[in-house]
Amino acid sequence: MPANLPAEAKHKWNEVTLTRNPEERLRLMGEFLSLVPKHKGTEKMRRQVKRQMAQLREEIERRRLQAKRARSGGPSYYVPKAGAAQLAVVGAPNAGRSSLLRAVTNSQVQVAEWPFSTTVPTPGMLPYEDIQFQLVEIPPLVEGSSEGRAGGFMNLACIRNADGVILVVDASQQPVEDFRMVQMELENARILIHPPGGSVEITKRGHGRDIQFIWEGRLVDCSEDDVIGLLNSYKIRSALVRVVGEVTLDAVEDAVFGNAVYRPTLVVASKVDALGSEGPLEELRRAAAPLEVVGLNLLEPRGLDRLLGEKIFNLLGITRVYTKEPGRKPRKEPIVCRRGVTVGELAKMIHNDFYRNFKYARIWGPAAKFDNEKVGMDRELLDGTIVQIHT
Ligand SMILES: Nc1nc2c(ncn2[C@@H]2O[C@H](COP(=O)(O)OP(=O)(O)OP(=O)(O)O)[C@@H](O)[C@H]2O)c(=O)[nH]1
Ligand SMILES: [Mg+2]
Repeated sequence: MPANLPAEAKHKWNEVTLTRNPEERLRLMGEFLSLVPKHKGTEKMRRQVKRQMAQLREEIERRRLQAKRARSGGPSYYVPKAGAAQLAVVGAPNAGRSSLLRAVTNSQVQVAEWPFSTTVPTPGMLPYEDIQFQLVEIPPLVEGSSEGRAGGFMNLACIRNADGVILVVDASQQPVEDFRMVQMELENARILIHPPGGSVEITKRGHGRDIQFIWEGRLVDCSEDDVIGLLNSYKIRSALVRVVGEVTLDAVEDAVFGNAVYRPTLVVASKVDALGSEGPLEELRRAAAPLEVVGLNLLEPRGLDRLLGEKIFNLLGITRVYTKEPGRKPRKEPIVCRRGVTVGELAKMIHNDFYRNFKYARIWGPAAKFDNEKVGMDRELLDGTIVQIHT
């Protein structure tokens, strides 16, 4: 249902988006809300704006604390990325997240019989073949995390920042309820664990006077002009709009108020050794489908690192490419890409000059029809391919 906001409310929202100062932004959001009529069509958006306001309040508080901590030299809450990808290990209290980190990474995080023993995001590295994944245990999610309960905003911000999610549920205690609770909190924070049918990303630009589209899908119930008209009504006149999959006008308006992100997710059911039957696991599989559910006994860590490494590798579509200079052996360290990466994209990843001055490439291994094959920018690469770029 469209929001049909009055013009003054749309103008106010434009003011909000132009304001960087959090205190000022918070004040303007309050004014915006007072201009929004209360009916069914605006309900979702009002909820979203209120959540953003609560988040801002927390951010203001956190900045104050961090400034204080920085003065005293304390650590920050966020974990900087390392390795081939960062995975947030999330779940309800006592689910077994720390045990998972202990079993497959070098982390010495504390495992405890009581809930809430992990209070800050805690990293560990999981080696897999010639790369490493960074697992970050996030303090527990609870009902209301997305409204800020139990440090929810900060924890959810850390999850949003990761490349993927490992969702741990205790298979021996109401696994389906816990799974649904976590999924709901993530969804409320606009972190999707199922690939969305369609999505819109709006990137505003400071310059230019037009709306440009990147098409990786199509509009289903409106035209390009409708989208431009809607964005203009929010005073968005210069922006890049990426349309992925099937997208409605409603979804475009939704994106004006905050973008949803999709994070590939693997479900780990812990404590399967404490189960009397396969029943709970099967129920969980049904509830989580099409996500993969792996049942594990985390107290028996032998072989788990290899198993989990492989699952993460496939989940993220990791594609390792090895560069080679003429007359030399290929590099030992891979460049980590995603499934479907092309020679052109790889060139851009290495250096813009490689992309701009690209003539051709030679490839060996999985993506090559024969060794030393000469290819152009459009050739897709596969895991294990050796590439030599000529400029
Ligand atoms: N039997 C069994 N017990 C497990 C398993 N995994 C974890 N546990 C136990 O479950 C309890 C909680 O484990 P943790 O790994 O600390 O759980 P957590 O999710 O990190 O919990 P908090 O951070 O405290 O919220 C501990 O007593 C673990 O020994 C498992 O696979 N089997
Ligand atoms: Mg823990």
